[in-house]
Amino acid sequence: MTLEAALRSAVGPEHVLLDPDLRASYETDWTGRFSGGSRAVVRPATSIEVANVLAACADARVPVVVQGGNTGLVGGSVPPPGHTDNPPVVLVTRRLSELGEVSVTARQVTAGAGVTLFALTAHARAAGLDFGVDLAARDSATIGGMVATNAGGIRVLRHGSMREQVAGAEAVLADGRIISRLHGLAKDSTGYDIGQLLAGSEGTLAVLTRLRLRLVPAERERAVAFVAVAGTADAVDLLAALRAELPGLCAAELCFAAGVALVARHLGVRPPLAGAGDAYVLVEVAGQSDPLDGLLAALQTSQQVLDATVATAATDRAQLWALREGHTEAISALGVPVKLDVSVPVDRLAELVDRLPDAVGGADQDAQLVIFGHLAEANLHVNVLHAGDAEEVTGAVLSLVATLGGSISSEHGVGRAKAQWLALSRTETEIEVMRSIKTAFDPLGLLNPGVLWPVGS
Ligand code: 2HG
Ligand code: ZN
Repeated sequence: MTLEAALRSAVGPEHVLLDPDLRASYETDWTGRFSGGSRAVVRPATSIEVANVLAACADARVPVVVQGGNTGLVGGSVPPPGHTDNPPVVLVTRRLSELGEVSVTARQVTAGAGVTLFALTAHARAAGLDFGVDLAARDSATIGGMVATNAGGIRVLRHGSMREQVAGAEAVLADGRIISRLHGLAKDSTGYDIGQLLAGSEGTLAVLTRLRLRLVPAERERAVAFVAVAGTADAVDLLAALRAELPGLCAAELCFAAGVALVARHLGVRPPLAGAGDAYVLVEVAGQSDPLDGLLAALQTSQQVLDATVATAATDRAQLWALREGHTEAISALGVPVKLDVSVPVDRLAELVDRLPDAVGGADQDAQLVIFGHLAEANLHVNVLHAGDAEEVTGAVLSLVATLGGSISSEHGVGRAKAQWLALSRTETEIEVMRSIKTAFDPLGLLNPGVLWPVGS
């Protein structure tokens, strides 16, 4: 039997896409920067179907690229460029979209890997609870991809990244065997935690099919402030002051005047507080009772605040959030950016922001730098437009980050984009251990080759 026939029998002929036009949208990433050809795109709907797809690919020695919502920013969910001798099968998880009943007592739910963040959140809220992670790509990003990349987002300071939400996982190994641990025991000390190991493994170890996820209490009242400050150092100090005053603080985001002006132009709105300061901090406070008075009092006593605007109604809050969340689209409307996603120890964040223009300008004079990010994690999204030499700019920025003791990927993952720079953030011994783990899970090296480290390195 050919591989194509085995795939058809695994998932049904209508879910094996062979026509180049039908495959195309699965072969290029959201940014348009990464693309590569595939042999077929398959869309299984159950764990058994995933198992049969992987067993067939393993028999044929054909690599497999795993894709969820294809919202990743590091090229990890599309085929590698130039792999034409043995192009991979793209395994799309979106039809694994089953949502189990919420357990209000355990505060957990089981979700298929292809459930979108939006659907999961709505499901949790309908049961009077909430999901702890939120991010701008919520409508398309899938839970499996978010766990596989250990996605972060805008509420990490309150609830942690995806890894912290995982209470159990089901996954299919490269040879088609299934491991399933979805009971969500609150305590379980029986050796290695495979679900946690798969979080952040970027599809290189196994294909996640279902997740047992923790839920958090729903908070009824919210207030958002958009605050102008002089610069990054003051933003960091403001956050420390607000944290001390506001136990309900659930988001603290950082943007800069140039980026906010860009987003406002893109959205066709007037930027608030224009000219008040070089940097802005967006803070959100949530609780069971109205958090507005506490937020206003904290802002009034904080020395770093130059000016602020506050919103409580959902539409007004959304307008302030749009200035922050709109960065990605506003940047992409100007070209295909080099996207870097770094973090440093928080006391080095101001230094990183100060030194970035020289690092980027030294590598490429014509490049345009746009930065923003998640303040509490000192996680900066460094976007570089019009970079002539993407690799040179990437090397310059990531080397600076390493000098400051930071991470070359804070929340987007390593993917293909950063694979050749992994050693800036992980030691040789760590990489050796990671490779041993990879071999134990996937001895033939078929899952997401070229992700985390370059093929053949
Ligand atoms: C965000 O925080 C996302 O909005 C995307 O992580 C970051 O576009 C980016 O660089
Ligand atoms: Zn982010």
